[in-house]
Amino acid sequence: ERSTSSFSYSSYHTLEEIYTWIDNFATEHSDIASKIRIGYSFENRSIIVLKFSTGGSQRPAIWIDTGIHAREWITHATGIWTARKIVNEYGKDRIVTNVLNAMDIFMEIVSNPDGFAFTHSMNRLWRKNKSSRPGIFCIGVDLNRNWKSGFGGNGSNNNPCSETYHGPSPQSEPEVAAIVDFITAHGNIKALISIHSYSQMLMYPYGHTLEPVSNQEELYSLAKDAVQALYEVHGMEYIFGSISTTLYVASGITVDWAYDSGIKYSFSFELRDTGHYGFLLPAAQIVPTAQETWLAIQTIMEHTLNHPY
Ligand code: PAY
Ligand code: ZN
Repeated sequence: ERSTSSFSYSSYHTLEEIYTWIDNFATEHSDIASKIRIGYSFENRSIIVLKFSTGGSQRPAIWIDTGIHAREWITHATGIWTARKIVNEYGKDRIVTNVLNAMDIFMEIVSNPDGFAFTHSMNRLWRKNKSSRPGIFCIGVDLNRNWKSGFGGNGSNNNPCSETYHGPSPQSEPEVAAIVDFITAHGNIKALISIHSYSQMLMYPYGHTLEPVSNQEELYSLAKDAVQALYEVHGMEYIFGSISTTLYVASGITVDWAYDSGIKYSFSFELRDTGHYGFLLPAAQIVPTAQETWLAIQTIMEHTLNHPY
């Protein structure tokens, strides 16, 4: 396929289809969108980020990742829909226009390409990446336990066969190291949104401890507003709060690292549903899920724009 016009935003897609879509999308919207390769996966696949920018250099920016966990297919689909929404709304929607006139947006849609390919070829419910090490029988590290903040703590596992195996050391996994290196080198990321499924939650740090973060009141009220905006679209109820008090204690996770690295607006979503379909959310729910999530993302983006630091 050489254009995005025949791409179905209401279907799930393979890695190859998504990578072709990214190429076409960046070509068709080259005035505002571009493609950056930030690294290679364990199995040597390209790790790709879409950059949305209307100019400037190293503008303050918002980072969005989807698909850290391979089986969470609704998150990749939501990311793709959101990318298209951003380009369609620039110059029309007040929030998107104001945000993109002052800030850049980075989106990593397939944050775990090896695992994602494996969910299509072999095991639909694969979560981890596909790394292997000599003398270790089990495959894969949980990419949401491999970050430096709280590494190896409660809610992560030392056993390579566990679904929450944290890996041998912080950032041992190339998929995590690529993001850490990119965000650190950029140096001006002001908000980070890491999208997972499922459970219908909007959460902020910390995961590794019950201690509140220093701006927890601000994050609480922002999450509350975002969840309210989401609810108004299709009446879906999301709960919100810190990860450790809302879902469970989890250590070495993306948003804890982001927060401790100075990104004070760090959030993670758990998209639809609450467990009826779980990771196997029907494709008919892709567009409604993306639509409602968009309102919450806009709320976070606007707050970030209006609260420079
Ligand atoms: O969003 O970072 C977060 C919270 C921690 C997630 C994790 O355990 O890595 C929560 C789970 C996830 O999205 O991976 C929740 C899902 C339902 C699961 O696999 O247990
Ligand atoms: Zn997840």
